[in-house]
Amino acid sequence: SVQPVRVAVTGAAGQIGYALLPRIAAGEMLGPNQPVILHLLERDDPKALAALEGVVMELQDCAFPLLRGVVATSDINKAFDSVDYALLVGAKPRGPGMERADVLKDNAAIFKVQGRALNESAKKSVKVCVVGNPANTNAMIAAANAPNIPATNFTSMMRLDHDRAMAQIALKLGASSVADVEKLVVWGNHSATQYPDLSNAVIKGKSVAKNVDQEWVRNTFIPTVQQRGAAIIKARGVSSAASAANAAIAHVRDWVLGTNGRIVSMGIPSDGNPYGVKEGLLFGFPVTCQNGQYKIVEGLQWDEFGKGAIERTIKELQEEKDAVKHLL
Ligand code: NAX
Repeated sequence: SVQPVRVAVTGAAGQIGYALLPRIAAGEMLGPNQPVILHLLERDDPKALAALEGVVMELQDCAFPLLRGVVATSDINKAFDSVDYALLVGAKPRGPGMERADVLKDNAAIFKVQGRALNESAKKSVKVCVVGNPANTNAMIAAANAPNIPATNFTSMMRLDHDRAMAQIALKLGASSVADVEKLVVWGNHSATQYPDLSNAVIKGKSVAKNVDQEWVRNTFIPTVQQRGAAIIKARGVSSAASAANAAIAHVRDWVLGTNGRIVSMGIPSDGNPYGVKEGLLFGFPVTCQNGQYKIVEGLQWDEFGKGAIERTIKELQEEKDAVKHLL
């Protein structure tokens, strides 16, 4: 029989955690034959821990055949003990009156601690997906503080942006299924500077770019994808959770089980090539995955507009990196 693997989820009593955990336990992330033991981390705060207990009760009540154990704790080393996967979701949200720089600082400190704890307690082969914002820079900080784990094991979630862009294209062109959209890429930072790039995208082999006008691409498609998170908050009063959890599942599932040649977007450490993004930045790239490894898709081209967009998102990531350099 297949041995269970250990999956850590931080911020497990939060909104995304609530949508994510049942799906992991149901086998949607690692496949229907892979038993899991969940390691749930929350803040050392009575309310958060009480909520976490409720989540654990509900997981029990689902009677998932693949769920072989739950560790619920505020002790970070217990939470990361021998884990094979870590979904770092918990982070401090931006409160009223807080500047982006404040969020960056507070969360950077959290991810430094988590990087160290992963280094100490997790398996050296642990695969990490950072969801908590600012996701790219947080993943970079965690990697920098985990010298015994390959930096390439630290990734950030661009998949929600990717899936949002897929959906907008499918809606616009009336694709019978979103899955017909291929070769779409969301480059750069998981923020408003991300560059959702449909210039190489196809639907059933036909160019998307040739069937939409540039005005729609620049003034509707790109801003809709970039601002989708804000639109959801405006509509729901709280930020995206079901779609964010879905994207986290898809990110890890594809990384582990492969993409069968399909391109997906993942935030990964740049090695400087092949797109000339400075080494060390954690950047959204087009990848395919096979045998538990992701690989950058080479040879895609940017037009002048695309080059400008890429420059802006690189600049923002570099500024975020400069702001936290004392933690690297
Ligand atoms: P919630 O506020 O509902 O939940 C966060 C949970 O994390 C809380 O229960 C909190 O107690 C816990 N937490 C905070 N600091 C912690 C720490 N140091 N250790 C352990 N637990 C901690 O937020 P939720 O809606 O679940 O969103 C979580 C994060 O995902 C936020 O940072 C959010 O900005 C980010 N998002 C990222 C997305 C992406 O595409 N990368 C999209 C969705 C989402 O907005």
